[in-house]
Amino acid sequence: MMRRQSQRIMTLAGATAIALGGLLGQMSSASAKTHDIHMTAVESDIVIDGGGEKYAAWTFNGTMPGPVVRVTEGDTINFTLTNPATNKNPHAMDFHAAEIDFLKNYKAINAGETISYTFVAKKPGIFFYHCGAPPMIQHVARGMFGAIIVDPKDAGAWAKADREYVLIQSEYFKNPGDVQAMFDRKFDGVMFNGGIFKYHPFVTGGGKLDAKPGERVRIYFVNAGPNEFSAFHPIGEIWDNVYESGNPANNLKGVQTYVVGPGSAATFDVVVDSAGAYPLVTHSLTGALRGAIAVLLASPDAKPSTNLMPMVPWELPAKTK
Ligand SMILES: [Cu+2]
Repeated sequence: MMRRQSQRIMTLAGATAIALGGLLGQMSSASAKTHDIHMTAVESDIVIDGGGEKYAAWTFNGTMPGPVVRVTEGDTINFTLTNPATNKNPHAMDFHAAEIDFLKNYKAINAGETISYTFVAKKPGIFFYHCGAPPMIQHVARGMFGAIIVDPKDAGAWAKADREYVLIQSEYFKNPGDVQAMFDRKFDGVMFNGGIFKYHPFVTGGGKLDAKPGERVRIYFVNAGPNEFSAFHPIGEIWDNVYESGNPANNLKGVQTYVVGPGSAATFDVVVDSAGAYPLVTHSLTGALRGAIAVLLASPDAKPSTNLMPMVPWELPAKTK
């Protein structure tokens, strides 16, 4: 009798677990969202330094980098790229967060054309996106790149961040028509978020990244290249965690400098112990000293950050003569 009862209880428990499992499965698939994302290839001048220097860029939606796309693991993205008839060049879009056929989906479209495709963001992380139209080295150098964050489905997979930023490193070639200079790696500057010393408060027109001491600051870092490796390092600090490709499963601890190659990305957590300035740099010094310094300024009265990518676009006050 006892045995039969306990068997029955176990069967009930098993049935409940199966039912619950089924329900949770339904809930997770029901909670997966679909995002309709439309971008436009824009060939136009943008400001790339605090002196108001203009650059003949090619961009997604008119800014360098393009807009940050943010979805959750398991979500579906319906993506459309429009290349307006007023443009002069073919363009394309390659999402590193997607696992789909390259030939069909990432092909270049001519001015006046539109392309659409769908993908499921199956793996969590921070991923690069870029134009792949030939010569790709030039389309990336001229500004056709950005970041897509795929948040983990399980928010408890890592510590909660108090503040988040996206930083994208790329090289600047002052003559955007000189493709040979790009092949020869003859860059004139290295940028974070499309600007030279954009987050350097001692430079005219430069800004900063705000934080409070003790906060966990999460940097979603992408290296757009096209060629140089980044050696990402927080001066005066140590990365508490580095997540390769931004996947919570790839958790390194106590890292001083972490190499992010072109076309790759990682998520960096830093908890600044005390108030002060902490420049985030590529420790490849030819890059840092030519523009790739972003100062994280920790102060008890730091304002909340509302923008993942502050100062994009970089709008400087009009010059008075
Ligand atoms: Cu392009």
